[in-house]
Amino acid sequence: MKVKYIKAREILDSRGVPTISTILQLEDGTTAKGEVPSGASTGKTEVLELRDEDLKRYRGKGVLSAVDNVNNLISQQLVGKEFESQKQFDKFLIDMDGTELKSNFGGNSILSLSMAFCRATAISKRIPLYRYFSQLYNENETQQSKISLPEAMILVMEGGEHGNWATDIQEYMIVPRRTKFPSFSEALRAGAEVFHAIHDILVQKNYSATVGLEGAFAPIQIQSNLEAFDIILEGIESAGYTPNDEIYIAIDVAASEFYDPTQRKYALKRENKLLDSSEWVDLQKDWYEKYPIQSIEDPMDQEDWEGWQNIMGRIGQEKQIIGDDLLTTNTKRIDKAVGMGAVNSVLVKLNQIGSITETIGAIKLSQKSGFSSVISHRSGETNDDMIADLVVGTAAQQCKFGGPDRGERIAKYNRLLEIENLLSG
Ligand code: 2PG
Ligand code: MG
Repeated sequence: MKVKYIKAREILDSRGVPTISTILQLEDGTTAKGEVPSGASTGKTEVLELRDEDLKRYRGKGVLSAVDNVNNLISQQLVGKEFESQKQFDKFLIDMDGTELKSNFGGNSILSLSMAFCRATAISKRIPLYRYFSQLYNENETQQSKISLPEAMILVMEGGEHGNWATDIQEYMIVPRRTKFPSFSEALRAGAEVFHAIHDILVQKNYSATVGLEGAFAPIQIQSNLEAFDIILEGIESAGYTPNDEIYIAIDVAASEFYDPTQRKYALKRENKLLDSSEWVDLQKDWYEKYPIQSIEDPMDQEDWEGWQNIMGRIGQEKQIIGDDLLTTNTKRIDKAVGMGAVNSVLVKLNQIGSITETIGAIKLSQKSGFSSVISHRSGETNDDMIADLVVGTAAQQCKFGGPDRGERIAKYNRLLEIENLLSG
């Protein structure tokens, strides 16, 4: 695969914030692009998202320097060069950048190229992208995993940094069990029906029914974190489904967003509580026993490793405990979490680590460690739907793509529907 041409430019993400889009052309004429997402509640150990910091443009959030890196510095070395594999391509860029957190070129520049090269290679090989991901994932493995459609964690309510702090908990999701629905599309249908039922409940209560960053309801009138659970349960039932048996609840606490490191306390605004790590674990255990909550992401702060061990010891046998900000799709941190018994599941985001190869490495390590993996979008998204193919190709257990609302989220769900349709012949 020889690179013939690359060209990056600045585009907008779903929040109206700039991001980078890169086109790459191979010598055989195949052309493809990669568009990079961006987070709001980011982990401290994510690779650098290079922004211009020029306050005269987009409040400092422009990405012209990242674009320039691709079009000049990187282009000079990349164009005309031949690569045998995605691994070799990504390694070339990582080595050229030469820093741990991709802080020279920016993780956003490198990822846009990595995505574009990956897509172009699949097109050039004339195989669907999800099959190509499966090849990359199974390379050098004796045990080959099959492709599969995931269980969808469908966002229905948002708070925290994503939803005006309507609740301390950032994301409330419903998860139609794959074992209870005959297909991905039927599970998604159930999710969308519950979403609409929740809409009607909010309207009845005179709560606002507008959506937050990721396409789910964020009613500021809500009284507490727990009221959201009550509304969701009512929504599941009124749509005609059985809570827990057919549809369970998953949450992303995003606890780093309300942890106060100086006091070493969790400051819950909506509960009016300031709790130390073990008190916070006690309170959560209480909540998770009362409601059908099966999966909990980032229950503790990203530096509170002891807290993670504590919560794993208390509820890790029965519940899925996912590390997002804690692990940042980074194999070194996943390794540490394995050693410490800090999680039993890993959230995977392309732009936390900044290349396809490293992302696949993180999924492999999770699966080999006996952890489930959840492929995730970011709060700032484009219509790029690559993560749908990624979840299928790597047979990851779950996907987290936001609410069944807003085009940039629907792009991913619709791609999964398309893949399901293609696979059914
Ligand atoms: C998260 C993500 C996606 P953000 O915390 O899991 O929902 O949010 O992209 O803002 O980091
Ligand atoms: Mg998260």
